[in-house]
Parts: sequence; C-alpha cells; structure tokens
Amino acid sequence: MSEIVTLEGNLTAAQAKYAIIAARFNGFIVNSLVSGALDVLKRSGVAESDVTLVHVPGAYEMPLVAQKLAASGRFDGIIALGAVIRGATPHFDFVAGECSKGLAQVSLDSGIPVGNGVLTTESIEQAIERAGTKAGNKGGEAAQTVIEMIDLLRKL
Ligand code: INI
Repeated sequence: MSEIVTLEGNLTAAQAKYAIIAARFNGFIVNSLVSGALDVLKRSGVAESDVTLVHVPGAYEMPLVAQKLAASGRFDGIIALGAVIRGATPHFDFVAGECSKGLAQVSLDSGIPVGNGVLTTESIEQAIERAGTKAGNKGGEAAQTVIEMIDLLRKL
C-alpha cells in the first residue's frame, strides 16, 4: 500500500511578514494579548522588522483594516487582537459577531491567514484569565496559529 500523503504546517516561522491589529478598546487587556503574540513570534524566529503593529479603535473596526492590510500584498499573515466583554456593552453580540464574521471573510477573500485573537467573554475576569494568566494567552495562540497556517498554505 502506498503511503498516505500528510500535509501540515510547522511552527517554525520561515520568511514571512506579519501584521498585528490591536484594538484600543479594553486596551489594558489587549496589551497583554499583543505581548503574548510578540513573544511567540520572537521565539519562533520572526525578526522585529517583519512585524507591523496597527492600532484600531475597537473590534468592530478590525475587518476593514484587515482587508486593507491583506490587499496591500505586504503581509503573509494577520493577527487580530481585541477583547469584547459582554458585561461592558449592550451591543456585545453585534460587535463580536461582526468582528469575527468580517475577519473570516477577509481571510477567505484574500487567501491570507487571519488569526482571531479577539476575546469574547462574559466578564473582565474571564478576559484577564485569557490574556496571560490562568487560561493562557490567546494572543500568543493566535500568533502560533498564523505561523502554522502560513507554512501549511505554502504546501497546499
Ligand atoms: N469594542 C471592543 O473592542 N470591545 C468591546 O468590548 C466594545 N464594547 O464594549 O462596546 C467595543 N466597542 C467599540 C466598537 O468596537 C467600535 O469601536 C465602536 O462601535 C465604533 O464603531
């Protein structure tokens, strides 16, 4: 029997350029997500000069900025980092939904991986837990996902 062909992405970042989109809303949490993402990129061998950090007002603005970054042709992967907290907003579902739907759409339309590191939580406590405390750092996880996806897409 012939061998199964297995394709998967590695976590070693080959030559690639990354854009991080960071929301200013809930900035004290998002800053920790950015630190987590930068830490993973650095430890995976990504040079600082290959990383561009873009600040946006809130999660709702991310898809448009991601679309523009993807269309620029300057980036191989995009990492979106934000925090939408239900307790803090009556339009939680709207902001969180549009953000994640829009980011997915940009990724599909552009063919560029967009890591969704936008926390959607019930409380500030849950957001803190996911931003570098007891539930890990979702910013770092999003960065790792994008590294893997860039490598995988190059093999397909
Ligand atoms: N933006 C966030 O990133 N997180 C939130 O929790 C949030 N809340 O609570 O409303 C939020 N709102 C702002 C939104 O993203 C837009 O910036 C705003 O609606 C202007 O378009």
